[in-house]
Amino acid sequence: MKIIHTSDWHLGKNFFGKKLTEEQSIFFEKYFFPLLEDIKPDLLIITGDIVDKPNPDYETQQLFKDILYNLFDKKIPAIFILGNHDSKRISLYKEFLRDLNLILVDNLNYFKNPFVFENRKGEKAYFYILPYLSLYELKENMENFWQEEIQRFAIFFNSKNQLFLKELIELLLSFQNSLKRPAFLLGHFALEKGIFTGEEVTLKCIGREEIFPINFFEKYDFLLLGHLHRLQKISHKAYYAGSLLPYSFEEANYNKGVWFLELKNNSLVKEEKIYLNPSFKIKTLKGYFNDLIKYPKDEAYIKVILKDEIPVLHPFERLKTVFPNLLVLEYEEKDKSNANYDFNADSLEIFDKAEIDLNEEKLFKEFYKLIEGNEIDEKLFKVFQKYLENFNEELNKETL
Ligand SMILES: [Mn+2]
Repeated sequence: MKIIHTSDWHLGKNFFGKKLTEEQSIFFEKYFFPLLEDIKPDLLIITGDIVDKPNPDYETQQLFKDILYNLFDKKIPAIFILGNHDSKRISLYKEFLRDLNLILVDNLNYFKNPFVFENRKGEKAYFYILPYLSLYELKENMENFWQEEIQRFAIFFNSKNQLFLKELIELLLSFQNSLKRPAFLLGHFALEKGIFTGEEVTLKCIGREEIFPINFFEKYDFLLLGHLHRLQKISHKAYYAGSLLPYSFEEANYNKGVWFLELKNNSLVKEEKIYLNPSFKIKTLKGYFNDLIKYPKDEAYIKVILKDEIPVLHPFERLKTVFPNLLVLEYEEKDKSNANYDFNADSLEIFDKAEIDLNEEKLFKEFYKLIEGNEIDEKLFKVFQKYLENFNEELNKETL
């Protein structure tokens, strides 16, 4: 049985103001579907974050529809699960799609009774599916699907002031007594020892990133997971497919791809990372404006970090002539050690009450010195005085 595992597509992703729908569409056409034609998997698995926003726009939905149609047309069965970026808008037509062997999972139905997949040779595999759910949805699902255990829930819930995802998951896992094998767990969460890329923001559970120990999942044979954006394997059986494409400048140097697993007589005979070319290039360039402007034209999606200490006039517009896809421009962070950025009252000598004279001009001079480390020059100070004058004038008008 051949399985391709992919994840974190983030269809419709907006990359620093550049919407990637077209690049994603090209990627599927040029690299992803040709790979499927080549390998002819029995099953494709997508472990969450199908789209980037819970409320995807028309273009994104169209892209998703095209992908579903392609899978149907090529007769490739697929299981999609919801991630923290998805919502039930994506799984709205799941009842119809199921008849086309496209399984969209947004509840714990297939966690209670595994999804049984059988290929043409009659080989079977069992999928225990744990889509990403908010605490509230998880609790509701548990109450619906495990009514006999409701008594145990009541004791558990009543003893808690605050619910934690980790505890709920642990309880949920304890409901599964005997597994059918080979047992796959599909999920969208972070495991301990996993490498984060910084893009794994939780949208529905703000401020709380839950990380599970791998021993929670000991009883499963394979864990196919989403959420972490780096293609990686943790311990001997947890696979993260990572994001389909590089979605941050930091990811530029890491290979993107999918996992290819092959089973024979219920055991793994092959596991392979298959790298896929992204449909666009991303780069970070660091240097002085006068050097960068002489670079050969580059169509990559670019972030520039300017080393110039004196601000450059209209650097973005001018660099765009060399880098038409320039997306981000920032100045290199100055060494903060000579300026005191620690704004607590003790560190601000100017607020020493004995000396303080609440004169805006004096305060501004002190403030400038504190930030820049030197006295403000006369010309710049005159500009400030002019603004201050205008401000005071406006203020007088207001109070009249
Ligand atoms: Mn993601």
